[in-house]
Amino acid sequence: MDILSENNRLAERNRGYFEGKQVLTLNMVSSPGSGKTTILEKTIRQLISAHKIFVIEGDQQTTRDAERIEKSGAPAIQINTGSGCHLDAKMIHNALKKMEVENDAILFIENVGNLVCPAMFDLGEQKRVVVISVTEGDDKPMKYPYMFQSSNLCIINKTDLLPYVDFSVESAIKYARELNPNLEFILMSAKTGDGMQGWYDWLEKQR
Ligand SMILES: Nc1nc2c(ncn2[C@@H]2O[C@H](COP(=O)(O)OP(=O)(O)OP(=O)(O)O)[C@@H](O)[C@H]2O)c(=O)[nH]1
Ligand SMILES: [Mg+2]
Repeated sequence: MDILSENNRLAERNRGYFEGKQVLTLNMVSSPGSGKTTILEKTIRQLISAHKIFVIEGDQQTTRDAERIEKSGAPAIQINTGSGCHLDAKMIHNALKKMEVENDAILFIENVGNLVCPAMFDLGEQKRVVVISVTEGDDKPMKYPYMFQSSNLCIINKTDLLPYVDFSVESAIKYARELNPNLEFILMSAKTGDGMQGWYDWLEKQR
């Protein structure tokens, strides 16, 4: 069986479901620990009074991220992939049976922290958001090209740490743009909140 073509078929079904309900679905991908959950926690606190927000969390083990999300005020469902290194369209389809996503909502899917495998698996999202943090090195786009080629937005997070690390924002953007000229960029610190308004504006624009 061709796993990827089966996944693409199911992803198209998910996409149709989201379109029918006018749900904006974003697939958040990154290496482990770049700050996806922190960004979502802050985003939920900021936007929950004006938007319906739902979250699907993917991790190999634990429900820690879903618990963090629920504490910030949005319903969340945790998928544990066990030995698996990515979410796939079928897992999303099954999660949607357990969590009713309301019409006109924003659905964030936080993928398993991994810059490799999740690139290959369309979940039916409208947009893919890749997060890199400045502690990871500015050469990551070159080394993991598929993730940057398949993403629409690149968040460069942890800018509060820039004074302490050798990370050239200019180089990271240059390498990523060579792979994907259409990639957009937002710099932020989810810790201090610096730059997060640009992200909220970007989200509004997608709706
Ligand atoms: N200094 C700094 N730390 C941050 C920032 N954003 C997140 N962190 C910290 O980075 C660590 C990892 O953050 P998470 O939000 O758990 O990262 P994640 O991408 O969800 O991690 P996984 O789900 O394990 O892949 C935590 O200790 C956060 O407090 C930031 O902007 N600046
Ligand atoms: Mg997380």
